[in-house]
Amino acid sequence: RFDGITIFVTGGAGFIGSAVIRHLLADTGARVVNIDKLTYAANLDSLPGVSSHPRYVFAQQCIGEGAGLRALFETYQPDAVMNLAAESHVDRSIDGPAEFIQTNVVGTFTLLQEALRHWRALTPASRARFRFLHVSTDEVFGSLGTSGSFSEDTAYAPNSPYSASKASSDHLVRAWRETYDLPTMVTNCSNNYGPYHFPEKLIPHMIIRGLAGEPLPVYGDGGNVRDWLYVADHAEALTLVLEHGKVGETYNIGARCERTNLDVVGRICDLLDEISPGAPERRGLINFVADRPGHDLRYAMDPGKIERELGWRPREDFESGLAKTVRWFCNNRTWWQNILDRGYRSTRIGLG
Ligand code: NAD
Ligand code: TDX
Repeated sequence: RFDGITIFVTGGAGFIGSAVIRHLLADTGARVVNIDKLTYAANLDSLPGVSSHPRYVFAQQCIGEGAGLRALFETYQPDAVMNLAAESHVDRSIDGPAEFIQTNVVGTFTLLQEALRHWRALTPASRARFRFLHVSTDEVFGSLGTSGSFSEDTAYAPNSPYSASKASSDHLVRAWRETYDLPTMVTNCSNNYGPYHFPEKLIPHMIIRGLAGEPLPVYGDGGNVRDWLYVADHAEALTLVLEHGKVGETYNIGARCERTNLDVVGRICDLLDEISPGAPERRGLINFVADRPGHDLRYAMDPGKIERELGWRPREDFESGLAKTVRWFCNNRTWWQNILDRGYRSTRIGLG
């Protein structure tokens, strides 16, 4: 699988990008070039033992900076690009959208331009093989009511600065295919969780605060629904799409695993009580706080297309995946303590 192939993974020091790189190095023969600007969300500790791997190269590089990208394309002559570099946290996008427009929109545009320049210079055989896989989110579809799910044909209706910037990037990728024939594909995935998840996101935030016996801030009434996928299952789905996906297509990825935020936080409390007992019971720490502005009520992905056409199935169910994740955070305190010590800023006022 992918023997002799070079793949650019942008955002490879982030949560999902690092899972993709660990997966590509372990399960394929690809050479991986990790292109990452190393923002606050990056962590090379999420790639333990990888820096010395013979098929791994790291380049500190912003996807919005064309000259540096061009040099990397010329040096490494990639057969594929997987674009995961992004500003990814909805709350931060509400407090400061500029960086989201810069990286998610202008950065994707710049990367497309350099990929196109590279692709046009390839031999016809290499050009036919080249792929640009853009990794996106279910949030571009906006919010569902209490029933139904998102399909690949659902109209875009993004509600946050983050999702609007991701929707813009998806449209750019589509246009580069339609207008310039660049062989692109887009995936839209539901909420990921698992090891190496950055502490500002719901699940790690609650585990870390629960371990410390601190209040657990649930936005609104906790009734908002997210559709959860274990990150290693996402990494395998992306690898399958790169390998067998059809150029010009989009694929929805998800595990049909809807949970209210309150259910998720309650389950984390129970798991922490089992794994790391401390009185009083953690459910007592749940604290309802002001809602996120424009908070999407519910996301649910229909993954029927990727299941039917590529034979993808998630391996992890939510119960076992969440238990594994809670255990991982309990056993890898140094990984997240280093991030806390660097002083990452939680943007929601009063949430610490
Ligand atoms: P993350 O915030 O954990 O990691 C993002 C990585 O991108 C970081 O390493 C960061 O340094 C890098 N980066 C940011 N700006 C950059 C720039 N200008 N140039 C180069 N590198 C830059 O994000 P994540 O959760 O791993 O998400 C990865 C991708 O998957 C994003 O595109 C996100 O929209 C998408 N996605 C995420 C989820 C989820 O639940 N986390 C779900 C669906 C889709
Ligand atoms: O402290 C919190 N309390 C709370 O109630 C936090 C951090 C979140 N929440 C709620 C908001 C959401 O309904 O939990 C839910 C999940 O929040 P996040 O972890 O911030 O994720 P979300 O906003 O759903 O977006 C995530 O999934 C889709 C990723 O961050 C995106 O990058 C991805 O595209």
